[in-house]
Formats: sequence, structure tokens, C-alpha cells
Amino acid sequence: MRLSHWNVYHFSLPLLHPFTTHQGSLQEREGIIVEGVSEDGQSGWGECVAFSTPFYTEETVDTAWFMLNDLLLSKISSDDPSNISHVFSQYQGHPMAKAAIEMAIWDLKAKQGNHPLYHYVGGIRDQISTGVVISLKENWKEKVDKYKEQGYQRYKLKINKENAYEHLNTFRTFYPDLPLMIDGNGAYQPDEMAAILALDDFKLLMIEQPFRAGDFYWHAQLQKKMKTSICLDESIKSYEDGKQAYFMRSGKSINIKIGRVGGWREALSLHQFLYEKKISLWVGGMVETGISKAHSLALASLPGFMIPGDLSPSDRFWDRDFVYPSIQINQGKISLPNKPGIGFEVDREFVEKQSIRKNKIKLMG
Ligand code: OSB
Ligand code: MG
Repeated sequence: MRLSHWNVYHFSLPLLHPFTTHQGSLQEREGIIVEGVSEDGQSGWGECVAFSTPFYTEETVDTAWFMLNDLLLSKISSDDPSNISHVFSQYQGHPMAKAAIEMAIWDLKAKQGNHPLYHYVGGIRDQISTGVVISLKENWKEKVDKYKEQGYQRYKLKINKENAYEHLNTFRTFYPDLPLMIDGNGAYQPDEMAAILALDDFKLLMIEQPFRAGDFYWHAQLQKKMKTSICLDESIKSYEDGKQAYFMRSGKSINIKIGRVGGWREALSLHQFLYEKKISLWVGGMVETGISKAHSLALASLPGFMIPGDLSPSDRFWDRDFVYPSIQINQGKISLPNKPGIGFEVDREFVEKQSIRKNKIKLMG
């Protein structure tokens, strides 16, 4: 399949409520939407999930804008996998920029073959279990009661290391058996391991990324001492990172985000390897729009994803999403549409309306 051009949109979309972590607060979500148009006029959609500042990993909207518009997109004029890996391998890092391209290409490939994306990638279920993240400074009691009514199957608290123990202690008095986990987002130093070990009796499903992004060693030391599973997020930016985590025994769980690991190819290789090795897997979230979410939902249909991911419907973050119909939760599950590609229509007018800048890259022959 050959491409005629790429459209790139740098958007800003207001969140319904601020999303706060120990690293700061997000009120407007800036990001990049990538549209690949085939020679026969079909569109494939991808989303670059980098944030406007590098608080989560190094990439930002501006570094991704540069990678996409100045280096990558002009060299991707077809779905030829060997060309895509050749182009990607010329540049270190920037997985979220690369992933946006692969998302668009895979949406297009599925559409050209008339397959729902989740079939195309080998998914085995069309009902996806949902999980929700409660950020700091939210009225968690009120929120959790609402989320329980909606049927969310797994709950994740963002924590502040200064009051993690007290927060969990109070939370557990209200919800002793709720399927619960916490996300450290790298807040702890290796010499603060005792503070993490003190959380071992809260019956948590897991503790996500307590130590810094890129660490494997200290997570392995911690897992040896803890019965609660350790899960890596920020440390896994490629298939090779996932293998390293497995061989170093850095934890019992890994969350996969297509953006963070550099695209569909890496995500599927990670799934295959880690599923065989019995590492528990779930799909992470990036406060993303329905475009990236639709890709994440297709990923979550694969057999290894047995824990509900950070997969919430459109109204968790947005008044109006970039896709229609909006993504809906029904008795705690999201149904995958049986339409070709990502299965949701993209509201192009709304994407245009929210765009700060746009670029078109024409491809020759
Ligand atoms: O660490 O998983 C994370 C959101 C932004 C940046 C990092 C993370 C998150 C989340 C997922 O926790 C929130 C969601 O999209 O549901
Ligand atoms: Mg995380």
C-alpha cells in the first residue's frame, strides 16, 4: 500500500478536571495527531502521546513535532515494514513519535484488508475490562463511589511518597477489598526502600514504577523483598527493555503503552515474549484522546492482557473526544467496534478546530 501524503496536527484539548501527579498538574492536553492518506484516499490515524513538557519520559510535543515533520514522515511512503524499521533505526529514541506513525499505518493496513484492527493484530476478545486512575488532589471518596457505579474493575491511585502510607490506610478502611494498585512514577530513591516495603500489607495488586525511569537493578532488589508485585512503566521503552526487565527479574508485571515502546511492532513483540514468560501484562494510559485509546483497546484484546488496564471511556477526561461515537463504558467494559481499522470515526473538523499548527507532507512516488 502506497501513501499520497501525511497530515500532522498539533492540538490542545481541555481536560474536564485537572490530572495531578507528584510531578505536576495537567489541565490542557497538548499532543499530535498523525493522519496517513493512502493513494486510494483512505485515512489511517495515529496519536503521538508525548506531553508538552518531559515530566514522564524525555519526549515532548515539540521534539516529536521535529522528529515527525523534519526527519521521519517524508521517508515513510508505504507500509513496507522493512523500510519502516530501517527509517526508525536511523534515529535513537523518540518512541512516541515513531509510534504515532505505526498507529496510522496499522489502522490503514487493517482498513485496506477490511479487518477490525483488533482482529488484524491477533486479538481474542471484543469486550475490554476497564480500570481507572485517581490522580492526586481529587476527592477520591466521591470519585471512587461514582466509578464503582460505572463498574470499573481496577483502581489505581497516584501517590505522594510523603503520605502514601496514611493515604492507603484511610483508603483501605473505606474499600478493604477493592482491586487496587498504586503508581509511584519514580518518586522513590533506592535508600527509601523501607517506605515502600511498609506498603506490603495493603493487598495491592501491584506497585508501579517506584524507582526512577530507566532503573532495572533497584526494582529487582525490591521485588526480592516484597510479596506485592512490582510493575515497570517508565523503564520500558522498547522490546529490548522488556527482555532486560525479565532477565533481571525487575518485577512480575509490565504495562505496555504503544507510544512509550515505539509502536505496534515493539508492542506486539513485547506481548509475545512476556506472555510466554508469564509476566503479568496490562495496557497503560496516557490521558490520551480516543485515537490512541482505540489503538490501546485493540492491544488489550490480545491474550496476555489479563489485568484491566488504564482504559477508561471518553468521558473520563473529555467533554468531547476526537472520535465518534465516543468510547463508552458498559457494566465496566468497553466493546470493540466490529468495523475496519480502529473502528471509530475521527471527528476531523474538531481535530482541526483544536489545532494550534498543522503540516502536510506530500510524498512522491
Ligand atoms: O504513569 O501511567 C502513568 C498518565 C500520564 C502520564 C503517566 C501515567 C498516566 C496514567 C494513566 O496513570 C492515566 C490514564 O490515561 O488513564
Ligand atoms: Mg505509570
